[in-house]
Amino acid sequence: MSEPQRRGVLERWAEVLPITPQTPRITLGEGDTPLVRSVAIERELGVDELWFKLESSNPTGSFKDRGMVVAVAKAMERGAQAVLCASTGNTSASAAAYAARCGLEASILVPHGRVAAGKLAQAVAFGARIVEIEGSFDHALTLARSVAGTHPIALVNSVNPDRIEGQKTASYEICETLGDAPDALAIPVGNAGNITAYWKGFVECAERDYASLHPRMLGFQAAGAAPIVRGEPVDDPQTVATAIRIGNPASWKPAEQARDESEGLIEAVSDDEILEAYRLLAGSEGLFVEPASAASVAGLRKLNREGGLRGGRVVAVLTGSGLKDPETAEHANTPKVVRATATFEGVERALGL
Ligand code: AN7
Repeated sequence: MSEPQRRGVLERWAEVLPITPQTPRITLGEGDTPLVRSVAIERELGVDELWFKLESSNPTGSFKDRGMVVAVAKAMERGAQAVLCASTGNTSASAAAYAARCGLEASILVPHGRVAAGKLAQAVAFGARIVEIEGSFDHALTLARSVAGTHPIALVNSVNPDRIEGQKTASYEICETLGDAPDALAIPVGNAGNITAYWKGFVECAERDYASLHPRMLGFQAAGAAPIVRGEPVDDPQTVATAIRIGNPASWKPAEQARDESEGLIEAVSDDEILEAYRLLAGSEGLFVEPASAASVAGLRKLNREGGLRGGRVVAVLTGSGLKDPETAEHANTPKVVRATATFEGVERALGL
């Protein structure tokens, strides 16, 4: 039997999305990402089940596509011809892709020198207009909001509720695949839109009887960019996980609500812990993710060490692909490379055979 065709988020989840017959059914094949069982880290953590939601399998390599397809479709429905976002990289790659697909102009505001190379390469390839600002992501978002408030250009950051609606579909998929909600969901937190979206999705799943329970939401920020954990904005956020280098998250309040209503937590993990999890995911699970995504697993390992991880069934969201950030891949790993003469014997010697 052949696989059912990927229908995309708008068509597959139409009944739970704010779309109308006039909403264009655009898609790049986003959503329906794999949920893969852990083979190694599950044992280390001692939980009953650990699953990874591979959001890197989305068309531009991150979870952003779920929300972007809805945001761009709704913008088109309202007559928009141009979209704008501020971004640490993945939002801009996604916005640029859907804009290219739909014949819209995309403009992106990025913090100069702080966006991983793969993400910038995507924005360039998709033909976006790139504005590099001397400042942080938080500055860029403030500027994007005011420009979109003054000019006829649709803002597609996660302050746009259509983004949250699209991203909540990941929770529906998890409940569908597992037959229920998990006991806990581990997720990296940057601008805090995604934890907000997942929680909305899980609440709706319980209301619709797709799930019998709510997961505890376990959010993790990078220690150098942990405003929610510290309880105050961070002026100059620092972390190797550039995707979540954010000092004043737009969805701060709803993220706290998700944490509190789910009886979960939002904690910080250090760059060393993030890179350890990054290497472990690749080396022992075969999952090459970007540093920000490894924060969810770093957080679970930290909770386990501190005795704060209850058992049960846990899902970790792996938000983006390792290919996005080749520089970190090079610096954080030690390659097993040997030189060999181009002969049979040379290769034998090199392999120690
Ligand atoms: C891989 O692209 O904010 O807490 O501008 O790219 O919803 O912000 C990216 C965020 C986690 C955090 N993992 O999600 C952007 C941007 C990856 C990310 C997050 C991001 P939010």
